[in-house]
Amino acid sequence: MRIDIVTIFPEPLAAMLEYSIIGRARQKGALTVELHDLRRWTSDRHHSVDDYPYGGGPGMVMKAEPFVLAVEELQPQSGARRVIFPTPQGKVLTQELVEDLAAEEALIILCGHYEGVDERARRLVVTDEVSIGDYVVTGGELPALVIMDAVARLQPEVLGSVASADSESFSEGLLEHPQYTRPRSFRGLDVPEVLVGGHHEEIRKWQRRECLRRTWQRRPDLLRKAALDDDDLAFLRELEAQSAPLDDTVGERNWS
Ligand code: JFB
Repeated sequence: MRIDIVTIFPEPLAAMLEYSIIGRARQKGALTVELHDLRRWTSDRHHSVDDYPYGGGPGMVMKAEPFVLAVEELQPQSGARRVIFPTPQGKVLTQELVEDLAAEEALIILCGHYEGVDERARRLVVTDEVSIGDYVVTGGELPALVIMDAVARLQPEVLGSVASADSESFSEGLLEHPQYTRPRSFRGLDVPEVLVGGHHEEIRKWQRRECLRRTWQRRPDLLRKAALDDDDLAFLRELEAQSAPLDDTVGERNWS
């Protein structure tokens, strides 16, 4: 997969791309990332990418033309069918949307800044407005990294991606069960007995129930969409009946 990113900060972004799964996906040849300085598509003396908003108001608005010229040059090169614009007004990124984007041969991501981008750039070249969540960051670069990271780890060439992504809770619609590693006892807290017994069927059952318990406690909204069998539903009814308290609260200590 090829991803072209258009940004006014290509250098800091290049540095960040060396790390994480994105760097590994690139090493494996599963991902090509091309960074482009938006100012390349400016023609005035000062290489302006922003200007005052029509109608007044605070801050600056990014000009439409540099983004439109960038897409008109890059799209025929990469063959990208989708041009992503990170914005707080976009469709909220979910694993479903990540899977959809990961299936593309190429993507173009346009990073905005300031108060936003001239509406006509969106109208003319953007196909997907995406938000990484309901909070505000200062520009499109961190959202672009989040989108790339999520997409990169689904590339088939990235080792273990198929096996692990498949068994992961979000593709099943549930939160993950708790995990433990050595030592067996730490500060008086023991690894659950069932996990050290080697009884694989029992372990699988325990893990499934812990997925359900966690999801029920923390994200009951996810249960509506999850694929649940009769055993799952029976266990959830048990939880409801006990109306169990939040018994896995983070931290044992009272810090006050
Ligand atoms: C993305 C951005 C700004 C308008 C613009 C460009 N979930 C998210 N929160 N914030 C952004 C985002 C995503 N995706 C985001 C691109 C830009 C924010 N800004 C700053 C702040 C408020 N309103 C400029």
